[in-house]
Amino acid sequence: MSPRTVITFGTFDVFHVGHVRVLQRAAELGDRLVVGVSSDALNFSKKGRSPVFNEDERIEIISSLRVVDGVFLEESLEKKRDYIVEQHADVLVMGDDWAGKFDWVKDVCDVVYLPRTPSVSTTGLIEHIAGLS
Ligand code: C2G
Repeated sequence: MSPRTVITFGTFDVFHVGHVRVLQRAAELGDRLVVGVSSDALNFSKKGRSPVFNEDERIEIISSLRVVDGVFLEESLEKKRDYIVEQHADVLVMGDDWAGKFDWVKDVCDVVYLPRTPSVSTTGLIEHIAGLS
């Protein structure tokens, strides 16, 4: 049988334990894990601010992880199905903050939403470091 490829997407800015855990749990669902890292422009369009770490730095961080086998740049949410097909992915994994949002790719792969790690977020960390919380 061919290896089961898992794909996931994210900005992974100010990398933290919630990111580690979702990637580890995603990797456990297959034989190889590929990660689409959101471009700086996509992040800006979604969140209205530039990431702390730019896309090259975030790709370097994600590429260095033992559980990650491949990394590419995600430039558009609408291209999700194309990325899945290009990467020969069998299952899409996302945190449950995205629950239901990517069900439209179920014609090309399985879709699994994993519970987020509570009490940690990039926004919360930025506010904490800035002394706002
Ligand atoms: N995550 C998590 N627990 C947290 C924080 C994040 O499990 N406490 C998960 C998210 O659910 C997501 C992944 O970590 O699956 C990356 O989170 P973000 O960097 O916030 O990703 P986002 O900007 O939502 O980009 O195509 C979709 C986007 O690229 C997702």
